[in-house]
Amino acid sequence: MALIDETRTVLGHAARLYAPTPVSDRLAALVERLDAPVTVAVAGRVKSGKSTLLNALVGERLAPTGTGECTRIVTWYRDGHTCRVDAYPRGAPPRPVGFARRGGALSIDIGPDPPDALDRLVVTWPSQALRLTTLIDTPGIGSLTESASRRTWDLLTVDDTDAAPADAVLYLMKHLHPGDVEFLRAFQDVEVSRPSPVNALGILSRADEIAAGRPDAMASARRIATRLSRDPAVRRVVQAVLPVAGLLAETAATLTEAEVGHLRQVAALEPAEAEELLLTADRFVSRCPDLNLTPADRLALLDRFGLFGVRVCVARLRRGPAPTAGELAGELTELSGLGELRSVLASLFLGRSDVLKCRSALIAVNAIVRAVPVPGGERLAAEVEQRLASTHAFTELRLLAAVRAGTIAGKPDVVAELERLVGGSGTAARLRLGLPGDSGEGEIRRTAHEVLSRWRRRAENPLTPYELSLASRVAVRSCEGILAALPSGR
Ligand SMILES: Nc1nc2c(ncn2[C@@H]2O[C@H](COP(=O)(O)OP(=O)(O)OP(=O)(O)O)[C@@H](O)[C@H]2O)c(=O)[nH]1
Ligand SMILES: [Mg+2]
Repeated sequence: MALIDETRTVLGHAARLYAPTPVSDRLAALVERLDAPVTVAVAGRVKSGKSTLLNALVGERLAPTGTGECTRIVTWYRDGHTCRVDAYPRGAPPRPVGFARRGGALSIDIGPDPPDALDRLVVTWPSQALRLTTLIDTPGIGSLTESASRRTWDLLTVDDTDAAPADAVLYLMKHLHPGDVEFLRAFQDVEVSRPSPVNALGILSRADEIAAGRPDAMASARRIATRLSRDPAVRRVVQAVLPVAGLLAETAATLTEAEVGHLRQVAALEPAEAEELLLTADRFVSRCPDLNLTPADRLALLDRFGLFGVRVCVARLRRGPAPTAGELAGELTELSGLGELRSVLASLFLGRSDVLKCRSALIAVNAIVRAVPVPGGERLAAEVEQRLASTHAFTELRLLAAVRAGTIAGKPDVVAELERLVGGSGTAARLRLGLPGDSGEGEIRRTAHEVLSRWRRRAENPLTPYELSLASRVAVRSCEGILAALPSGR
């Protein structure tokens, strides 16, 4: 039986045990989530650029950025046929709330309720991006109000009050802060693994501001992110760290001809004059009265592009041939790191979305059984434990976490191959086998057989250290899985 059907069966058992109790609705919501897209929460410290990055991923300015009360409310963004926003007050049924588009950005009117009275907002919006992933924007950790921080915490951790954590999380860090690693460690669940970097990705955010927005800012950010990705303390809690300039990506996705027109005016200045003007944000707003842009126009450009973005665009517009707005947007997206983030998200999270969804559903059932004991609950808990322990996809996740935590000793190339085989770079057969993207079925089959025999020998060799031999058996099963999934014959 497929993992998702097995999980549905477990949820069915739970629903029968708990019907009719206040827990029933929570269980029904878990069943619904199995059929919905994987949920990815965007978390991190205050003003780390969470909402801006979420907008870049959706390609529209839906999440409020900067200030405002809505930044303090956990907000779900999900795909749907019509646009609507619902508020979920604590302890009361949900109700629709008003919203409008202002200057391209969505503005939500939550009505008379203070933000603290709301558990969450749910924005339903027709969107190609949201069809694959439901995104959750969260208040910053270390928010001005303790309760806003608390809500993010509740969403990411499994405790007695909240039984449906996000399936995966993007954790934004402007600079790595000791509290960041502590925070990440705390939300890792104990049922599948501790710590578990399998469902968390680190983002070095606002990457354009690194190196004070100099032309090589993104290259510097990439170097820092690579260094962080190799740091054992960081690897223990996130899969990898990627540099992303969310503002550039958001602006690229929503770029207007008027904005390109304004940038062209700056690009038309004498090079020395433009360079002088773009030295600081203050100069850009106040100097060079000949430039036919009001201070408000200039502030708007800074707001949308940042100083680095304005510099990059001006330099690009000066280099001929002049790009169209669409071409400029494409180049900015590429530079922002969003393209790479999308492909990593696809291979690491979307590629195993069923596994991640089932994992969070089973963990949630476990939390419910612990928090609300009922007759027969122990048998259900044992069933959940048994599935978490015996399902190969979860064993791979556990092994991945162990490899990342450095607990599997072995030659670096052997450990790296092990990590890849169990899905550390993505779950597609080619990625597991380290083959190029254009490899055909024959090559995949041949390589999988070779790799399988090598790992079988390693598993059976009495000289292989104990941990590695256990891990080798998991790798053998992963290879068998690759072969079993190939069309038979030929
Ligand atoms: N230069 C630059 N500025 C950014 C970037 N991302 C966000 N910002 C700016 O940083 C400020 C905060 O951005 P938000 O996206 O609201 O950050 P947040 O983490 O959602 O903030 P809170 O929800 O209030 O914690 C805004 O003024 C953004 O324009 C970026 O990649 N580069
Ligand atoms: Mg925000």
